[in-house]
Amino acid sequence: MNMPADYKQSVLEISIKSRVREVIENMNRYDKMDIPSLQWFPGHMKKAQRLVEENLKLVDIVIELRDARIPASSANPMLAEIIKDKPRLIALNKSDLADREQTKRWIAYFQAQGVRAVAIDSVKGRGMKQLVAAACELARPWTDKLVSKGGRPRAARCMILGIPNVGKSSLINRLAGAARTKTENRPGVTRAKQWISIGKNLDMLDMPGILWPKFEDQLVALKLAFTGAINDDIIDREQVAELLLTVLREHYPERLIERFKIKDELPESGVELLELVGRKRGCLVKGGVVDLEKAQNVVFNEFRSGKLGLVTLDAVPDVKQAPEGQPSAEGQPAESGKGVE
Ligand SMILES: Nc1nc2c(ncn2[C@@H]2O[C@H](COP(=O)(O)OP(=O)(O)O)[C@@H](O)[C@H]2O)c(=O)[nH]1
Ligand SMILES: [Mg+2]
Repeated sequence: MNMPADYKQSVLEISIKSRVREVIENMNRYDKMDIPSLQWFPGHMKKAQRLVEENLKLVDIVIELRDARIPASSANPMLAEIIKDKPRLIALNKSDLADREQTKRWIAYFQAQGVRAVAIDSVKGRGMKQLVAAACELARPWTDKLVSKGGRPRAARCMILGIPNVGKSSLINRLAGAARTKTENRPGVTRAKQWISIGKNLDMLDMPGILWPKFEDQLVALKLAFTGAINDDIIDREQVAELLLTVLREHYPERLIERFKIKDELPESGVELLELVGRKRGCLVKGGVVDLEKAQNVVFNEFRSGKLGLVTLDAVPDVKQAPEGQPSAEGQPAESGKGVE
């Protein structure tokens, strides 16, 4: 029988959702989901929030950095509350590792919600011009107002905000280029807050605001672990690797087959997949037993560096389900299947 593509897609989503949920439920039963080890206790969160709020007073706009592979899961749950009515734009970083088509759809989604978004790669410097142009444009009403009130014309001021490992330092370094190195090299100059000029129309605070992710949601935590945003041992390194292989097997079997030169049918379970990867890569200990730790490293390193293909793990929400003013809808983690087609 020839099933319509849409139908197949939704069956796939349901199966992946239930499988991941099942494994997570099992993990809970054995009490392995140790979220507090992420070191974001209420005290840390309060402190991080306070630091961001202090710096917010100094800027016209914020650039919220998210991971293009997980545009929903890499968001901070309290961002709107923290930045209040400060104009914001979203930069989807690491777009070099994400599914291009999905990145386009995410950008269109954000724009439809009234938030400007740009795809960037802070390592290679892609998208920097567009980002700077978007930032200047977003800030213009504020800088213009200043002038109309009799103030001196000045460059727009921005700051970078995002969860750990999303690429804040890389972006700041990339945008700063030579300007930053110069100021840092002067002896006696404290590394306190500094402004970095990016062209003549934009100044950037050189210290990013660090926010925490939505790790209280277990599927979100898992995706953060897959992408390396949070320590992969927060759950159980082996399980994270096995789940990642399960997800890839479900959505990109051909990539696993090709990358690991697999001749026979792919095994069903995560454990068997991990063992197979280990065997294919010669991660063996005495007696031909697979060194699972080495196999895990292969999986994580190759996935995170894009060698297993460009993958987006968060689905673009159905706009009907996510009207403006309800940002939480964009974080539906269970939608993951759609992102990985
Ligand atoms: N492939 C890729 N890697 C990136 C990109 N931006 C940052 N990274 C890497 O992500 C890791 C974390 O980056 P970092 O700037 O330290 O993140 P921060 O914690 O937000 O400051 C580093 O290994 C960076 O090289 C990007 O656009 N593409
Ligand atoms: Mg950093």
